[in-house]
Amino acid sequence: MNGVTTNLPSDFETDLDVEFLFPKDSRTLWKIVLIGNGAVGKTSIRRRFIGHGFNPVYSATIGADFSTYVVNLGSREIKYQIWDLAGQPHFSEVRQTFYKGTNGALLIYDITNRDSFKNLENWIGELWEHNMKGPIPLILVANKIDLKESGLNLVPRQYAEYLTRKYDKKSRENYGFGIHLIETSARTGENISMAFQILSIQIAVQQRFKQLRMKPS
Ligand code: G3D
Ligand code: MG
Repeated sequence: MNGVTTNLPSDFETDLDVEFLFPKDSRTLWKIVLIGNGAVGKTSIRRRFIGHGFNPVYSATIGADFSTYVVNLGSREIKYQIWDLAGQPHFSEVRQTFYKGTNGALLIYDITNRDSFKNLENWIGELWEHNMKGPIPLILVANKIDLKESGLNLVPRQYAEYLTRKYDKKSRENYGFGIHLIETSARTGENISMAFQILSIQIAVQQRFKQLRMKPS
């Protein structure tokens, strides 16, 4: 990793090109939202990612919790502010506040709950409409893969792959970032930090893409 020391979880280490993605000594604050139907595992995923430093702040006004988490990449610092909805009864009234300023999202469904899968496109529409910046990176997260062998009726993986390809193509062509599918388990911890890692790369790529496009040639 370019000789840069990090405090990332071990499966967060990759060939991430820190030099290219983050200007030296940069400080970054990213707002990440975790969205998806109730009970898909949003809070569990946030708790897993943040681990023992988990320190929730509840905002009763918008019915959402957030936690902050700092990752150091050498002289670069990424501060995450991670939001998830606590309940959704009056969500329509607060969605503007919830989404505003978001840099990226984990869009989560539960592989044992078909309704949570069917609703994904509505969530994408919401996110892209209400964050005030238009299309922003998101990762499709198929959660509860520890239940794969449970005998429960599962959402076929090909459905999720099909949906991912559709949005991936559209967003690569138009917005400069890709859309990935990742299978996770908040119960076992599998791939949780990987999901944040992939999202972070896509956010950084989109930001660089915008900066490079704005530079006079
Ligand atoms: P939400 O924040 O999206 O509403 P929660 O979802 O994080 O509250 O999770 C809802 C329920 O699903 C919880 O069960 C939680 O333990 C469970 N859950 C979350 N992620 C996983 C996972 O990866 N695997 C399994 N098997 N269960 C998961 P309870 O029973 O506490 O309500
Ligand atoms: Mg929750």
